[in-house]
Amino acid sequence: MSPHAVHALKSVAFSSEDLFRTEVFAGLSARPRTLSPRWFYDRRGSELFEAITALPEYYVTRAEYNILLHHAAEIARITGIGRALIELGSGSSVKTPLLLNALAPSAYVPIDISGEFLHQSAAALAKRFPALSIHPLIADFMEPFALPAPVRNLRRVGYFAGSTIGNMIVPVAVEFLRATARTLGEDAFLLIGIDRIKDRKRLIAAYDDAQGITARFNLNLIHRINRELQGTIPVGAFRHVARWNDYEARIEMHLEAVRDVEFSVAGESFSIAQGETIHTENSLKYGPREARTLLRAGGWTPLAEWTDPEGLFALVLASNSSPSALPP
Ligand code: AVI
Repeated sequence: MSPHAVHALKSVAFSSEDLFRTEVFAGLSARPRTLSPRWFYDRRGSELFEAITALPEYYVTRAEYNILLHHAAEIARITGIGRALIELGSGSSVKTPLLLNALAPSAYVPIDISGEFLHQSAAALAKRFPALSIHPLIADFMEPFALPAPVRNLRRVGYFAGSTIGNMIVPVAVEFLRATARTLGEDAFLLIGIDRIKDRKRLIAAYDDAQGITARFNLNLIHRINRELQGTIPVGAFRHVARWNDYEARIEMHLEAVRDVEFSVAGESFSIAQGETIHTENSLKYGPREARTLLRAGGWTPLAEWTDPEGLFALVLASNSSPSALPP
């Protein structure tokens, strides 16, 4: 999955380049300085993210795969088979087949803002599941969108993989969950990946790996600004920083200036002092109860949850129709 859509800005009136320039100007001028993580995912950024998912320190993808491997049948027992599977994200060649096999959906709708990724992964899944009716949809799932006509009369189960919900601050996550409950319609299920709070060292290692892939992923944002917005930012003047913010229960990624630096972006001048940072990503982590509270605030009733043996990551199955959770 390419987790592009983690924002709440209206994008309809702007071209993507205008929006990028507007956001970069606003973010570099703000205090503290910020850039939205959605700009990570140009082609290179998406490749680096794929590499992150295979890192020994990045437990998220492996944990989720293992949960699906062991519990997909149980998930299907609760949801029933034959619903339409709506994946918020372009689908993973490794995880999605486990769900497709178990849920035997009557249709599969992967949704992503990046048409390139979406069509590649949909084509790969079509080869493996030739009888499955697949309807890829290019859309920003943070904005209202209509499901394709062939699935309008089917009951649905949504899948929001990884821990992309963690890249949204809480009010945005709640808004997203509510919008998803409306889009999936009556009597729907949502299977959602939620990363757990854990040992600080383990968390920091996952976002500051020994091979420096996450550092390259973060610094790639500067390369992208230089390339697409005629920037003159010296990449060597910044270093990747991952820190655990315990109060907010989140990993923060920053780009820290290692010296005073002056540069321009699309003709606009900026100066950043040594030690100042540009905040590029939040990755919120949840305890089991906080995760359930978040889902309830978003209009979903948690029904069941599974974790990997170490309890690092959870997949939660929720319903938008049940008035209360089933007893454990
Ligand atoms: C996409 N998202 C769930 C990843 C995360 O874990 O927050 C993005 C990421 N950033 C650095 N490593 C991975």
